[in-house]
Amino acid sequence: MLTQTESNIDIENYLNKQKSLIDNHLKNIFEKDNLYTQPKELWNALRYSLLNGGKRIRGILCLATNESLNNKYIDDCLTVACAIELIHAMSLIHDDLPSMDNDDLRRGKPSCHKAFSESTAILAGDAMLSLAFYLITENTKEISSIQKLEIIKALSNSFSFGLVPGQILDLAESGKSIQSCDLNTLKNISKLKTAELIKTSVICGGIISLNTEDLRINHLSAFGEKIGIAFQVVDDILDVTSDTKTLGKTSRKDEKQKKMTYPVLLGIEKSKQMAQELVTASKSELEKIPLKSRLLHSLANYIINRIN
Ligand code: GRG
Repeated sequence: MLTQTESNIDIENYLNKQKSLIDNHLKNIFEKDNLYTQPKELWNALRYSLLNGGKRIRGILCLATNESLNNKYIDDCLTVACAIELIHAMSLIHDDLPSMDNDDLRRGKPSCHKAFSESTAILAGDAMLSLAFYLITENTKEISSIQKLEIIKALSNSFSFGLVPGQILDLAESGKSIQSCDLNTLKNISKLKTAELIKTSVICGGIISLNTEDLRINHLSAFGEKIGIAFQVVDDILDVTSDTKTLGKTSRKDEKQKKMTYPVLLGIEKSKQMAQELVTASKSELEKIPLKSRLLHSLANYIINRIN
């Protein structure tokens, strides 16, 4: 009989443990391997933006999904989680560029183009994106070639049809009058720009644990998409309610850039309610598949309770 509840799980401890695992693995690759030495400017910029904190929530979701299913190929799963964090860190570097969101601060430090140069930031991001695929093909030992291809397909799909179009739409909406904003447009942008990579992180954990055609992956995907949108709703709320030090990035930035956000459109309370509803709906997807624990349920709770 399953007596475990979400509150039985010490999620803070789990997050810290998994974050250390990912951080140490990334350090082992990028600080020790002498592939990453010359030109110094490039690899220093990569290390600066990759090994500088970050909650590692996407990598953790990949690990936790595998752990909740068959917990297979754990070392390879860690490599894939690190590849996902490379892609995420790359997207943050490009997002901070003057031609994009133009932010001087990231993870509590000057953003990559401020600490290095704009061209180095662009190129470090380019290297990170390609290195993610290199790691998946070269540094995994046990998963099959089909699994590698399915993971690469899922990730490349998430940039081409998710993050990049989402960013284009987001930039196009910035500065438009509030009257022209609607909830469907905002949800679509969040789904593409933010939820796609979160969803794909869950899917990658599923591909490692299950047969790639397993229908359970569809429910995991729906779970990932819902918590991914909730993640962006909370991001928008925190932008208004938190401070720069806690966030590690400039607070109230959305307001300064006249961005369409959930709090602008719905107010804080309704935005919180929407995030809660998304998390509740995400858990319903999990109820449709047998899982070893309530870990993913707890991670869904964390998405809305986080403070940064
Ligand atoms: C991936 C090819 C490719 C292109 C990227 C720039 C761009 C295209 C997309 C922007 C995507 C983006 C930055 C979305 C915002 C998502 C978001 C809320 C990020 C903050 O994530 P956290 O809080 O950050 O997990 P940490 O620092 O904890 O890792």
